[in-house]
Amino acid sequence: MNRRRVTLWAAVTGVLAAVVTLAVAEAFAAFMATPGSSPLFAVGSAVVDLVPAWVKELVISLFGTGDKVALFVGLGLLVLVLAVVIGMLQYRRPPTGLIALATVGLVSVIAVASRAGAGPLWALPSLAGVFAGILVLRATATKLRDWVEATAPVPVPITPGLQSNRAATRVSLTRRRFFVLLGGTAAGAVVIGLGARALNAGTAAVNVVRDALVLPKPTTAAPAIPVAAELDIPGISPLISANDTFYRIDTALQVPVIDASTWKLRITGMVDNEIEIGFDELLALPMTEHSVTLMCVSNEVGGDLVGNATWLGYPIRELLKRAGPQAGADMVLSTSIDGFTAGTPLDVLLEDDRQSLLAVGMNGEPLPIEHGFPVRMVVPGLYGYVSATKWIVSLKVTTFAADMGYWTPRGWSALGPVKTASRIDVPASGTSVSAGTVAIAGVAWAQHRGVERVEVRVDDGAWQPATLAEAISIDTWRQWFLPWDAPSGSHTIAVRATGAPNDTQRENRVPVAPNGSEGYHTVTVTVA
Ligand SMILES: Nc1nc2c(c(=O)[nH]1)N[C@H]1C(S)=C(S)[C@@H](COP(=O)(O)O)O[C@H]1N2
Ligand SMILES: [Mo]
Repeated sequence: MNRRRVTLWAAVTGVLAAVVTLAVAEAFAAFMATPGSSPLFAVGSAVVDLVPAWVKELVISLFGTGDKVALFVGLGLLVLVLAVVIGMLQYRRPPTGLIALATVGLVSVIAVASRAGAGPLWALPSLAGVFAGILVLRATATKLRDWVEATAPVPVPITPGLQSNRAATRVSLTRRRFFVLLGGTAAGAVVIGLGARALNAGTAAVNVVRDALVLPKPTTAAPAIPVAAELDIPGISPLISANDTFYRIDTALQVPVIDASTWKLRITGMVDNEIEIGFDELLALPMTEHSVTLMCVSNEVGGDLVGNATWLGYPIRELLKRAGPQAGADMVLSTSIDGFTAGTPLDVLLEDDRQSLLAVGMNGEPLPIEHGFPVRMVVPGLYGYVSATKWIVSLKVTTFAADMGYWTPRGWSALGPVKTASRIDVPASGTSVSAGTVAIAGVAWAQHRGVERVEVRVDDGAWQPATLAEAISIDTWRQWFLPWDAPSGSHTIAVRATGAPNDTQRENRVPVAPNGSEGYHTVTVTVA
């Protein structure tokens, strides 16, 4: 057999061993009902935690909310390359392939152990997977070697006819053995993999609970949204963002699946009384409904990591008051079940006229799983990374000196008040419009201060005041528009907003890190 074909089949044995390793590991993780112990997710999450902030920004700016898909495609390619190399190593220089595979297993065990909430048993899926992979790799490499040796020319043919007959039989026998092993193992891996998927029905179960959940009526309902708050302009961002298209940003590769009936929130730290509250108890409290525009600090100028929803929840200040924060405390560290944390100023959460909520509802529905089911935080006026903890399980009253939220040691500011910003939705950049009256329109926000003014500039012209739609409240974005008598040619349109009090956006571009982008959003359009 020629060398290239041998190399190809050696690579296939490596890939098969990798598939078996992952299938067995996933099956163990699913069976143990500890999704966090899955090697693929653990390694992926470790990558997310370890890569420098600029890489993460680059990935988010390149792929936006497709960042996780990009990560998994990258991981998949990495696994493929490793598998091919391991297969070739084991064939050419046994047992180096087995050693390499065991090393990958060790890395996976370390990654799993570094996950929030990891227990000693969490190493099991990686170990079982690698063990199965090693067995498969050794067996397939041996069978491949038998086959290749059988095809080698026989040095001294004594009785030519008989010898070549025997040799031919041996070739077909060894070939068959190799392929039976390959096919059988592949089929087994598929069955195990599908089984793991079926076992992983936890998500499905939570969906059933979520679908059956009837949210309580708010005691303090959100005021009816004024009709004049929503403009009828094609292409403008809807005033309320739909749940299924609401932007999603988090470090969770696998959405945490929480059983609401066992969910608890603990309030600990510098408090007079520690509090523990379950989901039913929370739902029984008087609920407040409030619209808030949520915003990611990673949003580029003109970006879409911002959305507006009507949240239903219980005011955090009420729970904090019940716990009784002690003197000297200035921060509340909220923790998600997956280990994510956010540090929010205590005084902000205690403000009487700021609706900081432990939210259970989003636009009239229970929180979608990806947006924090069963409970998350929403704080008007702060970027999500310092306030909007999803899948929340604890609030620790503490100090900025003693504790840090997830993103702070990774190059982001400890404090994250939202900056005044505005975006042109229509006309979209790079499009062409016909000459005549064109609506320039979009949204502007300055959460918890309110938008005072929006102005538009075409080319080098003067700033012209846009018409603002009515506000829902100071905590939400406002739609705006300006009719423009568009002359033909290419034009650049810029927008700037002024948040109260008198805080006009600046032209100078500032990157998203460490505390939010700045600069005017501009679009270029051709008028025909
Ligand atoms: N558990 C958890 N909560 C989290 C995050 C996270 O990574 N994990 N990311 C925060 C960030 S950076 C933002 S911008 C908001 C986004 O909320 P959304 O996905 O519901 O839009 O969630 C916040 N809450
Ligand atoms: Mo964010």
